[in-house]
Amino acid sequence: LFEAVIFDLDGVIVSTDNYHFLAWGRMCEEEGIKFNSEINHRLRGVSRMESLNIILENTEKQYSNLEKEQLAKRKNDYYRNSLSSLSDDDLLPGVRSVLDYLKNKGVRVAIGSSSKNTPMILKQVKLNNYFDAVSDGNDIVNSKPDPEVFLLAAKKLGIEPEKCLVIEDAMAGVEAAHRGRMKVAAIGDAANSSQADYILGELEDLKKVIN
Ligand code: G16
Ligand code: MG
Repeated sequence: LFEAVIFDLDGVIVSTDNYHFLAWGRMCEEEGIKFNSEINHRLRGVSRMESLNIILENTEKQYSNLEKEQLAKRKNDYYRNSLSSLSDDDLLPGVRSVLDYLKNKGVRVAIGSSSKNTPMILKQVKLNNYFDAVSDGNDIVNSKPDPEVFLLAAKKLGIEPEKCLVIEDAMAGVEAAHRGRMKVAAIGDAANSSQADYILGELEDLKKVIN
């Protein structure tokens, strides 16, 4: 049924979401901007600048475009600092086993991530040479829920969108996959919604979908 699986990165392959949370939190504390886990929840799968715009809904302060660039850069510097200690020990449960399973089945594997830090993250967890295609925040104009990042992954693989299965932990990603005419399996946060085609209690459940 499926010729390829496109994995979201943050929240599916590696749990960098807490690092995003801490980095945004530090920047907001310095700026005196309200920030909490509820606000953070809305940033899942969303691009850096869109995330900042959501955060700035909680302040009266007006920031120029240049100041916004600087805030986003500061957050990213904090975030990248924390990524330097990331290793293959930080791969989420089942990742190794599921990737090997798919390779054995001859199913192609790709990354479809909003993150511009994808190359660094893949290198830190030693998966930089593993995927058949990587499509990330550096390659796209419109981020999830726009389907661009997933459609580009399919194009790089040379496989029709209808034959790709997306694995996502964010609602924005579930919507993006559907808008790209792809089926989607939800895990973690997104698994609580009924909009996905498959719900994965854990990543290993993917083996039952691709058998
Ligand atoms: C990830 C995270 C988002 C983050 C986005 C951009 O996406 O889920 O919270 O805002 O990347 O990240 P960066 O600032 O590193 O470019 P994904 O699609 O891998 O879940
Ligand atoms: Mg994600």
